[in-house]
Amino acid sequence: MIETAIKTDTDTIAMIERLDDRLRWLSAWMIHNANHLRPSRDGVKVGGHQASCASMSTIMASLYFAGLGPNDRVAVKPHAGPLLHAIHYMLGNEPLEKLQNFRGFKGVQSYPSRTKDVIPVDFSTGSVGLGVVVTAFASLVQDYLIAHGRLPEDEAGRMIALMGDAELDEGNIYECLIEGYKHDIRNCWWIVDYNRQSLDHTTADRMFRRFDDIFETCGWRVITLKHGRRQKAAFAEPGGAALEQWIDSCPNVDYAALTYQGGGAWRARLTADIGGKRGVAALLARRDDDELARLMTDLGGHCVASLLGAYAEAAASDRPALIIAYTVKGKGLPLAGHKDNHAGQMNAPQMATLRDSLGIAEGQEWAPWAGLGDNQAAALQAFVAASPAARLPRDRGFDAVPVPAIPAPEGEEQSTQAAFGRVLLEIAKAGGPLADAIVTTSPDVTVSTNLGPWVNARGLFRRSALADVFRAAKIPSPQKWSGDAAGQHVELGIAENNLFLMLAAAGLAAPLFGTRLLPVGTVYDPFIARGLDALNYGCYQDARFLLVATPSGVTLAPEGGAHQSINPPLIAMGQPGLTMFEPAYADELAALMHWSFGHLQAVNGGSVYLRLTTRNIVQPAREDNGWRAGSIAGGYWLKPPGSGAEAAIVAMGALMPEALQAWEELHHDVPGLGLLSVTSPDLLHRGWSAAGAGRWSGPAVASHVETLLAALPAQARLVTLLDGSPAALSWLGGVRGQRVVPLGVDRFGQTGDLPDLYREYRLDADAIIAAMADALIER
Ligand SMILES: Cc1ncc(C[n+]2csc(CCOP(=O)(O)OP(=O)(O)O)c2C)c(N)n1
Ligand SMILES: [Mg+2]
Repeated sequence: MIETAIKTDTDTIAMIERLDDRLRWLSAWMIHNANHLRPSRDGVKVGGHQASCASMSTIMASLYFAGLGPNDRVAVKPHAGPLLHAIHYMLGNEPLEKLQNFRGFKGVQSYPSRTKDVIPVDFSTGSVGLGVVVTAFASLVQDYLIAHGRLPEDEAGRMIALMGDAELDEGNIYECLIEGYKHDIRNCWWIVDYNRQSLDHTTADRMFRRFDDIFETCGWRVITLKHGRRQKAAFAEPGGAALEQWIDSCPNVDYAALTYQGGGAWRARLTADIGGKRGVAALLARRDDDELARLMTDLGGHCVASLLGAYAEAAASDRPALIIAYTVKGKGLPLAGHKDNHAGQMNAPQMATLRDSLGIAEGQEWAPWAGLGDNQAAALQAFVAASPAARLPRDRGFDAVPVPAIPAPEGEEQSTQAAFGRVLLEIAKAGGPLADAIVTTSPDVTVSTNLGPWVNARGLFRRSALADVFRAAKIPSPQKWSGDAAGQHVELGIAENNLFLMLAAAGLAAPLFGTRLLPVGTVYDPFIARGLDALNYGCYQDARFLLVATPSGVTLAPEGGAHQSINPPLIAMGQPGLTMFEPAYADELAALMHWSFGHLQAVNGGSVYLRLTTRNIVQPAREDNGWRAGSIAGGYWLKPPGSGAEAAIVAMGALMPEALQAWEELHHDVPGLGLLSVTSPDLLHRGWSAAGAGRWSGPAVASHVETLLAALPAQARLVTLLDGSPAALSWLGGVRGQRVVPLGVDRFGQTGDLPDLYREYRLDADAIIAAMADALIER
């Protein structure tokens, strides 16, 4: 268990209450400045979420200034980003100019960003639900590293998500709960800013207490903070029990509306509903309207003592904890409770009133300790300097994993998918740092994506040993399925979101935990789409992983349209941070895997996606080594064009045999006909774009695709071919203005064998020949 001493004394509480005010003010002011004071050049609304920040300022002040342990990592609710920046501003970690440039170019990002903000951000957030779940997988990765002796147990931290309550509507939360339970995750806290408001409205009352049930069922402790100190004291007064009962049964939307309307409305409603009950009239009469409004909005999530108590309770065990902190969206602001307050902003007079209420003089709005006397300011500054916020973990240093040469698997006929399995097996057998750094994972398609041999060699990862019952019973199976702390495959259930979030977490092991992991995840190519936002999320925060998606295209013939992938090449081309390859041959695959393990570790590297196939094809007899550099750069001439060539076939992946057959049939009739093997339309396109942009800022450097196509005359024709959306290659015509006839799949697939399907979808040699005739016609 992680040792933590969380201070809960009254001095600490008083300091944090003051800091809560500072955070609420600075976040509101940052947003106000960006929207109303900073000159606008384009009239576009800047935006920002003052109410979402005010809802969470006490939770964050309590956590950062008292609750956090030295190795804890936090994913901050996207719309509370300004609070995180305000904390770092008070710590002196972030310059004022960045705050003044909130949502501006190179200023504070709207939502916390690992890569774009200058302050330490542990996890990026933005797409709701994903930042929450990544913390659960980060705790699994932390356990993996501890179990493998790669992270000392006493350097463990909690992986904490500060989340909005509407995030509980995202399905990926529940996919993760199930997976987390199976893996018995530890040291994970999710703290819910339970303001019962989302973007559009208030949230459903029907879910009241259901979340507790769901999380408890999945092994979590649930700590609910419903009432603050003031409310608890009032409940002890005569009439207090009636008040408590009224609050507990009040519908969310009524509570929100009354909050917005304020003290007078509270008094009228409470008098009407429970005014006749013993003690209530006097309880109300003892408070003026302002004090009554303060009482009614004194929920647990705005009470420092309650929050610190909850953090201490959560820290007493390593079981995952859900802390439901009731809050008021827009607490302390005139926007409080209004159903439309999500993007609502205070106007200038309202900001002035807030400023005055905090004693901040005009012109002192940015001063971190404004509104406090000298002594108080000094004391608060000292408190902050001694708080956990001043010792937040930073990204760690880590060693590179050496990547030895990866020999190509031998065999006259091979599929890239089988070759992938064999390469990994050879790495497993060879052992050493590369094998030890690889962690594999798959959403229930481990065996069918050829990870089986690797798993046989390296085992499943389980914190507590998992016996292979079939093996023990001597039931024959090619697959071993036992697990222990030394295993290197993380078995996931079918939920592609979990795959990508697991890859994101493992792909951040180096900066978060100081040990480079090389995560390899396998998935069915069409089902990448299922986890697309999570894939994008991982790439956005520069997590590094190798995605191996297989099988691809209509080449998976008998499986039919539901399993045949069509658009992933386009998805990959549009995805920053991910480089896609679709090799045709096993030697290319080995070269690309070698390159990938380096690229995953390179300073300006990224993640890699290999799109593979189960089709066995005849492997080429290589005359030289030229293909190697070409395939890593995105393509090479499998059949170099002759001088003055009239045309070339451009092909990718599993359809190379059809391209070769057409080339054989055509090359006598089409003088100089070339065959370009594309391994990465993605790299070729990126290189082309970069070269175009580069010509305006430096000397012209031809991109790889420009160099390749320069082997053809300007008026040469291209027939392009891939088992996927034809648009992935048809753009090649734009590089040098060469006319293109694109072949590919742009209708849903269906069952069949290869001859049938290649004919139906115009991917066979006849189609290529017809397309070539079309390309060569003078129009
Ligand atoms: C996946 C996704 N869908 C939609 C949005 C747009 N959006 C931003 S915040 C939000 C609701 C937030 O409500 P909640 O999580 O309760 O936060 P709070 O009330 O604290 O602002 C929505 C729908 C988003 N950011 N991500
Ligand atoms: Mg909410």
